[in-house]
Amino acid sequence: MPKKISLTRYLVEQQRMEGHIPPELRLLLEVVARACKRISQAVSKGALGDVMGSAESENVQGEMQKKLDIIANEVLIEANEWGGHLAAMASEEMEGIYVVPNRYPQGEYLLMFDPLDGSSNIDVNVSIGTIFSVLVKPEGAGVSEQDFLQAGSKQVAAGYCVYGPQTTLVLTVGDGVTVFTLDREQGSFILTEEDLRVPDDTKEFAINMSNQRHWAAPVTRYIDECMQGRDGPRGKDFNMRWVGSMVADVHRILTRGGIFMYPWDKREPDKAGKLRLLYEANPMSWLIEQAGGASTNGQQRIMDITPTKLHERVSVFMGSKNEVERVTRYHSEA
Ligand code: AHM
Ligand code: MG
Repeated sequence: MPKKISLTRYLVEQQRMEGHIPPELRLLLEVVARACKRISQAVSKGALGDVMGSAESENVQGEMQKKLDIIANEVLIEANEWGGHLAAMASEEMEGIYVVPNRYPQGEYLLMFDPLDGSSNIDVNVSIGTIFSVLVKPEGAGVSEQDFLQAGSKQVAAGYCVYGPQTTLVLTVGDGVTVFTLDREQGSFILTEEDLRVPDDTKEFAINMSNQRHWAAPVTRYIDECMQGRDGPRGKDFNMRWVGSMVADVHRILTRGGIFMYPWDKREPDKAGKLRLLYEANPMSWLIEQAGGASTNGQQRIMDITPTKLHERVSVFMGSKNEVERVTRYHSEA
């Protein structure tokens, strides 16, 4: 029987290899994975636990919070605040940063997360997930929001956990993309795939088509050409998928290719997009790039953007390289 490699063993071995992850980062990743296991348990209880439905509160983005948004946020904070590996955390569900309380030692890392991505899918039993990103706190006393405003290229770890038919943790520390599947009997994540690769070409796109009339011209052009199929300029038929949970859509693309788009649109022209740079777009961009794909905001590489605020939004085109390059070129030609 092939031997099973747990996440713990994988991380310990990565730590041993020179130049790979330091011990505190290993601890951090183990703690995040443990929190994801707890969230996975809560998710799977569904109507049998007190986890479904609205929390009757709004987050800083003006979105109604679900009970699970709040539960997942608390689980991640509680798990991570005492270990000594973190200086502070930032979350989609919190207005400001959460500084590790004085009663605990402070570490050098900053953790950002979308605790429960795809909230609108919670109550309908469709895949949802947790997305996270890790930065190193810049030198200097104390910790502030400013410390989080680093380009995605500075990330030292990024990943997500998708709570679907299987619970799957997908991780990068800058050395490719590794996939772990939760073994529920053992209660541990087991390595199930290494060096995930996104094919350069695809026939599958993911975009919320109901926003079509609000798109900018380059996006309309790109999708029109896909829709014309083999009779159009692309010369091939395309398929469309839209789960409505970024984790699930990006996971599909990491697994079999595709392009994921959430572009700027005219509904709210002052917002760069719907998705958040620090805890959605950056970690997903790094995973996609590490798997050989590409990720831009239509104009530039997402990971080159220096954020100006914690909850900054961004237009997103990510996935199979040739498609992302094409839609990015359409933006520069427009
Ligand atoms: P959330 O983090 O509040 O769940 O919002 C982000 C989600 C993404 O997972 C998904 O791609 C997108 O919002 C779906 O938006 P829409 O409902 O406009 O299709
Ligand atoms: Mg989200």
